Amino acid sequence: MPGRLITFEGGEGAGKSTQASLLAGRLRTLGVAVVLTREPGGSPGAEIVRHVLLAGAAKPLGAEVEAILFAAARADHLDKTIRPALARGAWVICDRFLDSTRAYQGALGKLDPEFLRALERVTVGGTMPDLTLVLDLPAEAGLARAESRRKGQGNGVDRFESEDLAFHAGLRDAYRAIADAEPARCAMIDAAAPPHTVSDAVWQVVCDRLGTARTEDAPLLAAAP
Ligand code: Z5A
Repeated sequence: MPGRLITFEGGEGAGKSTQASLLAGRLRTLGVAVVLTREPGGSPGAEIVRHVLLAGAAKPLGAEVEAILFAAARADHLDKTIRPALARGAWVICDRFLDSTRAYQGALGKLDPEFLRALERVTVGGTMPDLTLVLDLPAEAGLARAESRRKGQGNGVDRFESEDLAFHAGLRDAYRAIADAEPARCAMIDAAAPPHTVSDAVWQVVCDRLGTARTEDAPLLAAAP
C-alpha cells in the first residue's frame, strides 16, 4: 500500500512547522506510520545544501542558481527519505516542498516558468504531493510571529527572512495563485486563528480529501482526538 505525501506551504511565520507537527501527532495517535520532514533539508545531503542556502551564500549568484540548489536538495531528499517512506506505506508530512520554489524563486525571483517545470521534471517527476495545505496569513502577522520566535530562540534573520514587507506580501499572493491554479491538490487554510483551531481545519481537509479514499481510512474523522 503506497503512502501519502502531504505538504505544508505558506509565508514566513504562517505556522507550517507547528501544523505539520500537530497533524503528524494526530495521525500517529491513529496508528498511521508518519515521517515528518522539511525542506530545504530532510536528508543528510540536503541538510548541507540548506546551510549554504539559508546563510545567503548563493544569493549573489541569483535566483536561478538558488532554484537549482533547492532542486538538488529536493532530489536527494526524495531519493533518501520521501520515496523510501512512501514505498513502505508511511504518510510523509513535509514542511515546504516544490511550491516554495515556485513562490520564492519563481514568482518573487521572476524565473521563467518553463525553467522551473524542467527542474521539477528531473527532480520531483511523478512524486507530486497528494495534498498541499497552503496556510494563509497576512505578511505583517507572519513576520511578527517569526520575529517573536527568533527573539525567544536568540536567533538572527536568515537569507529569506531579511527580505522586506513587500516581498512577503508578494509571497502571499504567489501562494494564493498556486492554490487557485491547482484546487484538486491544494487547500487554502486560514492560519490567523489559534493553533488548535487551525489544526482542526487542517484535519477536516485531510479527512475530506484523503480519509475516504480507502475504506480503512474512513474512521479517521470519527477517531480524531
Ligand atoms: N525556500 C525557498 O526559497 N525555496 C524553496 O524551494 C524552499 C524554501 C523549500 C526555509 O526557512 C527558507 O527557505 C524559507 C523559504 C526558503 N524562508 N523563509 N522565510 P526555514 O525552514 O528556516 O523556515 P520557514 O519554513 O520559513 O519557517 P517559518 O515560515 O519561519 O515558520 P512557520 O513554520 O511557518 O511557522 P512556525 O515555526 O510553526 O510558527 C512561527 C511562530 O508562530 C512560532 O513561535 C509559533 O509558536 C507561532 N505560531 C504558530 N502558529 C500560530 C498560530 N496559529 N497563532 C499564533 N502563533 C502561532
